[in-house]
Amino acid sequence: PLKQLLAGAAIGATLLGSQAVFAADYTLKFGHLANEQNIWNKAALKFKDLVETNSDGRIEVQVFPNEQLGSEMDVINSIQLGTADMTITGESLQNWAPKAAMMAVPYLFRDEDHLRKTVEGSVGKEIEKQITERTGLVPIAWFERGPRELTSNRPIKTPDDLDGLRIRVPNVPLFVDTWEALGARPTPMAFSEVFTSLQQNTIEAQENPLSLIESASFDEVQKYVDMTDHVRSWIYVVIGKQKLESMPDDLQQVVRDAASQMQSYEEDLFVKDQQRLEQALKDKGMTFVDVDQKAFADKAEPAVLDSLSDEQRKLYQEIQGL
Ligand code: 2Q2
Repeated sequence: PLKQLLAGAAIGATLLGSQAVFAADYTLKFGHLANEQNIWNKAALKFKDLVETNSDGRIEVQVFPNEQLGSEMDVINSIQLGTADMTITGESLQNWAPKAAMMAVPYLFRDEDHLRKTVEGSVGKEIEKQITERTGLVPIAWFERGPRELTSNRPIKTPDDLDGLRIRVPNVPLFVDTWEALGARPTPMAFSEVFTSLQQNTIEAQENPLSLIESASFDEVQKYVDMTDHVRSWIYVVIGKQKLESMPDDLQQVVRDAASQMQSYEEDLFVKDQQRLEQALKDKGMTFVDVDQKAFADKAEPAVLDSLSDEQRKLYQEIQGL
């Protein structure tokens, strides 16, 4: 028995030893809300590949799609507590950092160029700085998003058609205020709960870029895509500041370089995806509805301005002038 015990201990020590040799020094848990096929997930996997190769295995990246690490708000909290490390997040950060609201203001950005000028210029820097200061999350890459569209089970062409429509919005106070002013009844809710809530008719509608409409299979519970184009926005890939700074400089550089390569990679995927999405959703049976966007924009504008704080309104005007 003693011999067996010793043999067992030796095997245990060998296993422990090999683990010590092969285990990474740092593990990054990266959770997001899109599905496996979504371009955000493809970008995350690209990041994983680059980081693991370029760190010679000293960093391991674990990617969790489909809110497997929890809802967007949960993962933000987990990163702050140190139990998760990375996610993809944007205007929901306004709950901590008010300037993050500017990432997704209804009908503010004229086009892609206007959006890019904002993100890459001084306003973008200001937003990123406040996000880091107020949340402990560091933006390391940004992705443009397709415009947000309404989905519903009856066609919506003008704000009057909304008529108390029960609509889910993300945890974004500015979206709640705007949809209320437009004449709908908005409820904030985590993304993963939307499908079931639509199925059970506790809500009747939701709004998202085509990419996430596809990702969450909303075609199975919604008939119409009402082309409101009501929000152009971008989103950040963020990493916990404490985690990032716990790494030696060379590994921090590996993470930052991989993030910037992931950003270019995603940009290519995004352009191709935008050309594909409308037809893909039509093929799944969704009907696209032409919307009086001007009527939506005109009705939204006073509500948006009213909802913004003085500091936010200053940024709003600054962005308008770009
Ligand atoms: O509907 C959603 O949950 C996403 O499209 C949100 O826009 C996104 O999660 C943001 O609120 C980003 O912070």
